[in-house]
Amino acid sequence: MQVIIATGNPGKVKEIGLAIAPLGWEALNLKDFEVEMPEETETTYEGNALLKSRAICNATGIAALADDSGLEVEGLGNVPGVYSARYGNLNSDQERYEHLLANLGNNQNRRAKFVSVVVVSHPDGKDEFYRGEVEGFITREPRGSGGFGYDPIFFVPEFGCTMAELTPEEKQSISHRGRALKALIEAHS
Ligand code: ITT
Repeated sequence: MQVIIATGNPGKVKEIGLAIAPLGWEALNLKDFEVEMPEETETTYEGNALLKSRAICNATGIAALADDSGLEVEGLGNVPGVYSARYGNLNSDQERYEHLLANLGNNQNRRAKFVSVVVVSHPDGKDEFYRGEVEGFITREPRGSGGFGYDPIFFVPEFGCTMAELTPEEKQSISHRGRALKALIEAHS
């Protein structure tokens, strides 16, 4: 089966490609199609992931896989959550995580979780939903250069380091996206 990886985020493209390899599906790059990602107008991960996968599937006639994800920080009232990509209206990952660290300040409650919802939309109208989460803590300073987004400030207790200090395989084994995609693979095996 062919599936278009419906994301404009290169970090997600790499992670999704690595994780779904066992399915044996032919993963196609969105860049090879003359289609635009839709604006994210929903207020839930499920709503936005479905919006993205359905739009790309309907426009191309090929199955599409989308991920909508975010970081929920307890001490900030679970912000930025579904709005993580646009947090503070800032343009780079570094500006966004620095903004988050500044907003959290010396708050002692540094508990946080990443959430990912993966949707696969098929040309016959069927949509599959998978969710994954990982709990951790917000560090006081960024560390590591792997991954993307808020990875340098997300401490993973299982590994004793930040998400940005993990190898791609280690991140996949515990990450929100890795867990959602594992559920997809299990459903197809
Ligand atoms: P697409 O919609 O094109 O897939 P996006 O980056 O805009 O790309 P989202 O709307 O789902 O995707 O925003 C998710 C944001 O949450 C993302 O931009 C990061 O800032 C953050 N995020 C999600 N997963 C992450 C991860 O594994 N590591 C670090 N930050 C992550």
